[in-house]
Amino acid sequence: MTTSQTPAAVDSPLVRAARGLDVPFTPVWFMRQAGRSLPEYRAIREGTGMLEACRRPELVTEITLQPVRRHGVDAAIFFSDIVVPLAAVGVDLDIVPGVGPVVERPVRTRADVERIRDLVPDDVPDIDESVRTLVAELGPTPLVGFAGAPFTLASYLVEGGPSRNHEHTKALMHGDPALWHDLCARLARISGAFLRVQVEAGASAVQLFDSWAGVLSRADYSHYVQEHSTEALAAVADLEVPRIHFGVGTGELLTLMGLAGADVVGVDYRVSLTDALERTGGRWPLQGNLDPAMLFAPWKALEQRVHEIVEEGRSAPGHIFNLGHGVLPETDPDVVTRVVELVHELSAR
Ligand code: 1CP
Repeated sequence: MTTSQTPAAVDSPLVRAARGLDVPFTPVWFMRQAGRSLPEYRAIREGTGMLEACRRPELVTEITLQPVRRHGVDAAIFFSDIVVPLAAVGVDLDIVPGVGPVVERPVRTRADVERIRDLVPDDVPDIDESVRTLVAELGPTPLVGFAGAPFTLASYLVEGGPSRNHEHTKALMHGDPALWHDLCARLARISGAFLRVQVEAGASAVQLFDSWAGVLSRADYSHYVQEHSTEALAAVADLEVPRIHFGVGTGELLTLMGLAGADVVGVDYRVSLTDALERTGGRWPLQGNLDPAMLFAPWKALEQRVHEIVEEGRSAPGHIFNLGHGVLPETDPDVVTRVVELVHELSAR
């Protein structure tokens, strides 16, 4: 299978760091770098719903490029959402401003699960188009494609929306393991297919977001979740792009998440990179892990923290600087730009 990545993006610092190769400086990008922290994003999004915006190539392209132009980050993250492929296969959901994804009819029964069909490329021709346009515009800057991991997607479907305790999800997982596995197997195929569309159109790396996996014990993760994330990541194994696997509060799961088939393990800010390296035995390049709230701290404190993270990252087989979770909406974008400059300056080899 041929893909459409540009040679310069394939040899970019981000891709090299993800493969554990030497780099001229530590590459840096930020989860949610495109979004409400940018006035140009708020302006272009005005009057367009989130799901609709994700399906309009001219908006997706412009919004994805905004933070690259403004901050000089070393990767673009495709502007979309983890629930876009679910909507594309007919799940009745919306992304409600200030709330997040909301599912009209929560998925709880066998009949509900059986309605969830596979995603085929023809469901998302606009995603292919957006990625191709972006890759051409980005030149040497790699595009990171992404998808939601089965557990995090299942949580939205089963709970019906964002959840603090994930109680219905855990009740299904433990109450009807066969149905749970069927649901997650379907979600893994959808996420895998969504990743594949992006990589075949030219994305140079992918990230699987298992944002809420940190609510699981290691035992539950390995019995009920890991195999499905493995399946989603395996869907692009033959396309030879690095695969980043990230979750929030997943300090106890880092090794299992690496073993699921990741090339890079994402670390949130609760565990230092040094501890993450020890926990994972130094087997994987790491991505992370500045606390997004630190972007509100006085520059001196923030500078010190960035310095520490860059230093800790030097001991890893590879390091991609990022936040421990997404940029918060109230963040001053100028601070984000200064952090990019600082990471480059501190890490220049
Ligand atoms: O109108 C708006 O601006 C809506 C806010 C918004 C944005 C900007 C949502 C709703 N999604 C997005 C874009 C988005 N979502 C991106 C691309 C932008 C970028 O990273 O620069 C990505 C990668 C996502 C992925 C996503 N969506 C995740 C995984 C990442 C994470 O933050 O953990 C999750 C959990 C979602 C669900 C979701 N979508 C939107 C919100 C507010 C949420 C979270 C809701 C909750 O707290 O449960």
